[in-house]
Amino acid sequence: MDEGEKGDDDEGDGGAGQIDLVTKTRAKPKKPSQFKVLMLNDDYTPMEFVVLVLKRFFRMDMEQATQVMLHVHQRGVGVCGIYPYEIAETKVNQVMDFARQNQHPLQCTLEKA
Ligand code: TYC
Repeated sequence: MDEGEKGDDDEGDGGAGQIDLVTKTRAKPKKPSQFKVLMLNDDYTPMEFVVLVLKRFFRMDMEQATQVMLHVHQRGVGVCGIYPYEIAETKVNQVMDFARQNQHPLQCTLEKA
């Protein structure tokens, strides 16, 4: 029954008497993870306002902004852009503030890319 767990020593006597510690050093700092800024559809925000938001905060031209707005309108959600966390968070806040100031219920959120 009792196997008697004596000598529970990982170093054992067969090794070179050293514990192998693996330390990886990175040549380059790890690149920051990216986040998608998502725009959500709703029934009340005017299409022109969404296009304006996409042009103003995501530097899209008229054609691109219209395409993305229509995608969100038809599918419910769409990607406005992909950025490092702090930039993505700032964009979300800018969009939400601007929508609130104009009394539109437009919603914007973050998702890890
Ligand atoms: N569905 C809105 C309308 O019909 C337009 C709209 C598009 C709203 C995209 C939000 O993220 C959005 N007026």
